[in-house]
Amino acid sequence: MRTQVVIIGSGPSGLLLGQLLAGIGVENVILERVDRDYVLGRVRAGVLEQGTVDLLDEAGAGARMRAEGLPHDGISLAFDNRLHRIDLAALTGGKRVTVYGQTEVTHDLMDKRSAAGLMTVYDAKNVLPQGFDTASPFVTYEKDGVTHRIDCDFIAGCDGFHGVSRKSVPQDALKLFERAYPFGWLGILAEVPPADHELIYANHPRGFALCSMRSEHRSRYYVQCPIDDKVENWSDERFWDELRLRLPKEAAEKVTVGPSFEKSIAPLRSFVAEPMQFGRLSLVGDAAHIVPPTGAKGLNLAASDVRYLFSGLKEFYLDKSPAGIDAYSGKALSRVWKAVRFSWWMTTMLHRFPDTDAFGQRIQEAELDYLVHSQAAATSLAENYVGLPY
Ligand code: FAS
Ligand code: PHB
Repeated sequence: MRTQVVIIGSGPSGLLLGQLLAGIGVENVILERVDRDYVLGRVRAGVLEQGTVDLLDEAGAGARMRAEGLPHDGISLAFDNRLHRIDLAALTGGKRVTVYGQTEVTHDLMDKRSAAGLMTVYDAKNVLPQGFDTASPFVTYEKDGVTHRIDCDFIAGCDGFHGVSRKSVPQDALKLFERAYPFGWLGILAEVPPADHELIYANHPRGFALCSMRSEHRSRYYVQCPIDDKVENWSDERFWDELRLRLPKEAAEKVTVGPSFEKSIAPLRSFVAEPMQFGRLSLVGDAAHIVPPTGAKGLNLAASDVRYLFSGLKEFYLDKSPAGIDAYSGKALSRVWKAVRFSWWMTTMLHRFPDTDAFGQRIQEAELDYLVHSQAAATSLAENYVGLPY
């Protein structure tokens, strides 16, 4: 079989790239290791930058997001028992974020893809990108015990942190940068109204907490937990008590408790693989980089990688120029590192680190104090949070 672009991974980056390529007549096939329901069962991001919203519109998959997504003009920082609102829109000339779950984004893109009759092979095992250091790359995979080969022009490795694409690159050709954080996030979903109409990021001596949402009747909450903690250690009751202890009184009083229907612990890490391109194989999204979710950047970085790669492929196929493809890695990494910095900064400022001494504690307090009393400092947070320009 032959196609123009093989996309490995049916997460948001693979699906978004596939939709954009189909929109300009570039044939593509997605190979996905698990089944559709498994992909949709993962609960992850919740905040979309404007650039991501615009890309979903361009891919023709933005209708439900426009109808059900919640536009937010601000966030609140909570510390010393007080809430401090950061007016994102006022500080960035009207830019905002949209709260709309990654699960819904993935669902909308999958529906769009199947409505267009585009090929996705689910349960594709032992996917292996090959020949990408030549002009005739191909990908092999197994399905129902039969080995298949797809010849193509390009391979997009959209297969996440644990995928095969980055691992298929000669390891001496990769430069890896990593920072593991000594804690995790315990997250829950509950069919209860959110505590506030906007997100609350809380710095508390007991640890970080985040109040988010998926809609006006579905809340998403997180509390920082030990790196080796287990979900079974957290009853709903313990979670709700701990969350309210970490919030200012005025916010804690507005938390509506109820049974959780999803509860999971995610480790936090910063990770970047350089470069993001090896001949005809390009790494996209979590396959190339991971950020702690504190800055709400993971999904949005995947979207900006897709935009850079899509415009390079568009130039290749429509203008017959390789320039955009050749520039992909450099362009993507420039924005990646700024988002990695912001996510590290937000994580460092808002979490309790086991090895923070008295000096470090005062620096964290000074950082927060400066943020809420300086327009320049707040503007810097705001322009990063709504998304730096592509
Ligand atoms: P994904 O990991 O989403 O998708 C990769 C796809 O490739 C998967 O479907 C996988 O099954 C498939 N795959 C893997 N190996 C394969 C192989 N060998 N062959 C074929 N297919 C293969 N980001 C935020 O902005 N905010 C958050 O709150 C947030 N929370 C997160 C919580 C968790 C537990 C995790 C893991 C991530 C979180 N993220 C968050 C980041 C997350 O949203 C990612 O940035 C986003 O999913 C990236 O999308 P993709 O690059 O498409 O990778
Ligand atoms: C979420 O709603 O899941 C969410 C929102 C903002 C973040 C991280 C996660 O920074």
